[in-house]
Amino acid sequence: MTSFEARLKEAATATERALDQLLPTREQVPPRIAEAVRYAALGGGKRFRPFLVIEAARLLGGDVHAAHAVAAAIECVHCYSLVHDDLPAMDDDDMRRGRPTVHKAYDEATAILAGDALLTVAFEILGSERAHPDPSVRADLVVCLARAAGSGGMVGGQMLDLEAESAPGERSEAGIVRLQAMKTGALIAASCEAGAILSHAEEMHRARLKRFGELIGAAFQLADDLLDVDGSETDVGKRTGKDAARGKATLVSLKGADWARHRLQQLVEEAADTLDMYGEAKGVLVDAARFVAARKA
Ligand code: GRG
Repeated sequence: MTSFEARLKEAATATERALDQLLPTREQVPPRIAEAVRYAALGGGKRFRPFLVIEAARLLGGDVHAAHAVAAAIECVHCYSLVHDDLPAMDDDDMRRGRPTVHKAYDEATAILAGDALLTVAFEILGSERAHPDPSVRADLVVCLARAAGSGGMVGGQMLDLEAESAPGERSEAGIVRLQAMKTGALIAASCEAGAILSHAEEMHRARLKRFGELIGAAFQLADDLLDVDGSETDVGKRTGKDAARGKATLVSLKGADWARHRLQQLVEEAADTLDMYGEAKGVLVDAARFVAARKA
């Protein structure tokens, strides 16, 4: 196992534990919503965003243990986005993380509520002392995540994506890059930035980590588009080939798979360059950028 794989596994274990502690239980809230929230958030996923929070904090000398609650909060927002994205009104998917989507395992209304509950609990976590003892750091974390998740970030990107589906021919390269930066990149960039925020890092480091996140976010989405073309459904854990089936414009459909593979490598190199000033310590995050480009799931 490479040190990157070991750290990803470590982050996944820590996130699973933090989520289990932080998410409401059947005893605390109506049992069906507790179960659906836990079904959506526990026991699956790469936990890549939590890994980024933890490793960005480690790079900048922050308290890695304290990063776990922040990592869990960001994962809650990610899980909410997946639950809502899978709904019939959006991507209409039956499988996610290799098992039935929340609206299939429960029902649509429960899936909507589970997504709402996950989004809300994320901010409850960030506002609590579990996230950070310093209230001004907590406020910065809340604003950072809200901007990334809201209409100027993930929600806005999803809106553009839905609009693009009804007019696929009208998408330019710049339009797709913007859409993807908002839909996928913003939360990945916020994960890196959050690690810097909770480490009390100076603005320059915060901006640098955010930029690194934007670049690997772009790589992440490009790899996802390539997986939709090349990937096996068993590896990916969800339906593949759906972009083409829907005539959805992606950088792969617009510029071709070879162009996309080349661009992916460029993005990884640019991301690595962004962290040059940290010397050897940047290694795990650079490996993460390579993992994003090479991923099969
Ligand atoms: C519904 C507001 C709202 C937003 C949805 C992120 C998103 C926006 C939709 C997900 C659609 C999608 C498959 C995008 C491609 C990139 C992506 C986010 C893949 C899933 O993330 P992974 O691979 O998933 O990190 P795991 O399961 O490993 O956590």
